[in-house]
Amino acid sequence: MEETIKVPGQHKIHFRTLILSDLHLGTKDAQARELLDVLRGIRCDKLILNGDIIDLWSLQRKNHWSPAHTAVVRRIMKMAEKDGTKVVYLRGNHDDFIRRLIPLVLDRIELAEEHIHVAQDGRKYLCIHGDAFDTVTVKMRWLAVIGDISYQILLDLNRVYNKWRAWRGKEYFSLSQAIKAKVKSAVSFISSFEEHLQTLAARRGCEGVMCGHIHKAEDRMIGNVRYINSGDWVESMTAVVEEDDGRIRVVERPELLQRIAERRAAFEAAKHASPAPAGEANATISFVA
Ligand SMILES: [Mn+2]
Repeated sequence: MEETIKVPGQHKIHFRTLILSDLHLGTKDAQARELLDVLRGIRCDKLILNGDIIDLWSLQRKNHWSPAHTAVVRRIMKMAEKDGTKVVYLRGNHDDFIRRLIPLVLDRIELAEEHIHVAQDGRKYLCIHGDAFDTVTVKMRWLAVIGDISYQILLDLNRVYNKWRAWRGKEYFSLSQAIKAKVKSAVSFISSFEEHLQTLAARRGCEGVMCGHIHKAEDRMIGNVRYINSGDWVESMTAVVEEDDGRIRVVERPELLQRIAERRAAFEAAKHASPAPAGEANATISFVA
């Protein structure tokens, strides 16, 4: 149906789909403020929250919920209410509590275990957090808990190390990313994780899979399945976007911020150049609903 409506937020960049995973809100390492800067500059038709959005495991140990975390949740709710964004929240292992509510569809918000995203070109992508294919969390929960705690220690170390680097005038360096890239067992663990997801996507009749969980953004072919991981907002600050022209890409925060700034500048310039009252001419666009 073709309709013309007033769309506020023309100063924002637009995506058909935005996919985020592993925000870990409720932990002190969640990059909530950094995410908020990005979310405030984006409009999208569909937002897929691919698991580990609210970290209940961590909240049970220690409450690191902050106003910035609330602001992220409110921004997401606002996207659903005001922008008309369809929000799909997929369960992760750290926010397993939503499993009890699944499947649930509330107007524009849907909670689910997995979701098939049909891209603009008709290709199907299986969206799932991926923890079910992490042999460590499934078969050896005690090891996963130890892993979780040592990861926490690593992040603490990382913070101290980077304060020192910042003091020395050096750029941010991710210790745990460096370790993950080097440790051989982590590499073999990741490859089996990726292969399991490739198999599941094929079984579901999908050309691709979109997941999270291992905090490592990726976009590559595994066999004939496209494997896309949206990374995380604890360290890497990455997202997957489906652009208006249908291209699906992994994007990093600096690129998003730059595009948002350019869009705002162009909008301001157009507003000042236009003789019409501010906003009116710019605020009406036509699109297919
Ligand atoms: Mn996870």
